Amino acid sequence: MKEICEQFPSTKEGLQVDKIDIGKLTPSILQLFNEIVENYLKLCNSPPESPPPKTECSSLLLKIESALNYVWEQLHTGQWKDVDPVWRQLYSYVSLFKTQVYLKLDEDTSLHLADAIAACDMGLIMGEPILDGFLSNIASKINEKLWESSQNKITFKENQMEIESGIECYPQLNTENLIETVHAPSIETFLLDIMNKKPIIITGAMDFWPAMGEKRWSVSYLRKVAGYRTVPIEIGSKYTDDAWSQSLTTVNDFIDDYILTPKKGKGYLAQYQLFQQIPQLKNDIIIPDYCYLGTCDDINVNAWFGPRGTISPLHYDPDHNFLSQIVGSKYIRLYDEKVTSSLYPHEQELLFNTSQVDVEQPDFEHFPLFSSAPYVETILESGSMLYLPPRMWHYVRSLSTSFSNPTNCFAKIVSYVYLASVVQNLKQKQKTRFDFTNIQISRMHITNPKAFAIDQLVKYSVSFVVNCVRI
Ligand SMILES: O=C(O)CCC(=O)C(=O)O
Repeated sequence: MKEICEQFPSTKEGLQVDKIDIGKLTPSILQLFNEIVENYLKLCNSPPESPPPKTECSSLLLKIESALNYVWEQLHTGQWKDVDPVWRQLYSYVSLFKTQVYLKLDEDTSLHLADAIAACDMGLIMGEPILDGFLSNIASKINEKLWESSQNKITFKENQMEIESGIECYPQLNTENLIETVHAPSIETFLLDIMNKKPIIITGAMDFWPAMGEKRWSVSYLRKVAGYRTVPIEIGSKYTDDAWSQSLTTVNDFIDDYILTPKKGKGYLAQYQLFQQIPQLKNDIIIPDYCYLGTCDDINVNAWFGPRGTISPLHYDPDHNFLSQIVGSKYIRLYDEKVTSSLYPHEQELLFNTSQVDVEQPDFEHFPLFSSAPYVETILESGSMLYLPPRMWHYVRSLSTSFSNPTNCFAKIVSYVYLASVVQNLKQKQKTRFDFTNIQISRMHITNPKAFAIDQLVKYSVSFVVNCVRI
């Protein structure tokens, strides 16, 4: 572990703690933080021949826990978006110190590696990026170590997978209601004929993604890249159910408990900015060029990973939305904004964009107009993406993949990885889910996106078509 420990900043300057706006901190937490920094630096700089006694590490860990508890309270007071970033910054720093203490404790054994990576991930999930992605680099290195050591043991249950019983209910699609499909439309076609006008399934625009090819997102690949990483998951069939809740778990446990042998009910790694936390996975996907047509600088990329049978109730988002299906398939039904009154949106403020109707088992007595609301539908298969204009109502249920090619390692395990990228800003729905900060993916260098005129887009469309052909 030595080589990982040595990468930690070991001076005050290296830590860049002077960038923290300490004026916003209370005197008690500031004093505790300063003490922790001093102890941490001592720990980093202790000579290898006389490592700090374990008692010193333990007392530092106690201080760290108190600081984390204090900051946790601040993070959970009021709405997430209103929390001052200084608390999130502090949470990341203290998590960094905690990670280092566990790694130091681990120098001769590997008993604390799991604690170290968990500390790192908590810093990433609850905190703010610090020191140029330091925590995510360290977490990925620890994951690699843990994965390598697991290769000698049979720790996972791939060989004990349950063969799925029963066939997930495939809906009977009405051929008159199908969503139109188009093969790799040019940017120009997309801009002039599709964008803001209609939903469409786009094929041929993901074939070259590493996640669809040489880095195929199988269970073993996800275990290798992210198995020991802690992530937030949703528990329960749908976010409108009373019993729905959220929890933190490692990717390995999520795969074992909710994907391979779902013994704990439905679990969904849903609408989560996984790529900010685990940038290696981001390299496996390519943001669709169509996303760059908006005038907004931010592109949110969320991951959705779960077993069959997860349901996202009928709802709409304010943004353009590309749902890109990487593995598996989903049933999707869409309703136009014009028929909103027939969809009976919830009256509570937080769920104003979610329908009260259970789309596949509607209660017509309570929701009579729903029966005549026109809709379009599809089964979105792996390799296709669905474009949704803003405010288009959508209902999504994941389907069995048991018919898959048996050479596909997802053939029996009935799971899917699904990724949506959204042009523009935060989805309203996030208020009801883990409300993390936006991911910012670097975009094409358009110096002034607002001045991005149609004729430039048309030129760009030509180069996009050439790209497609080349690929
Ligand atoms: O795939 C899902 O379960 C939901 C997707 C969705 O609702 C969205 O991207 O807005």
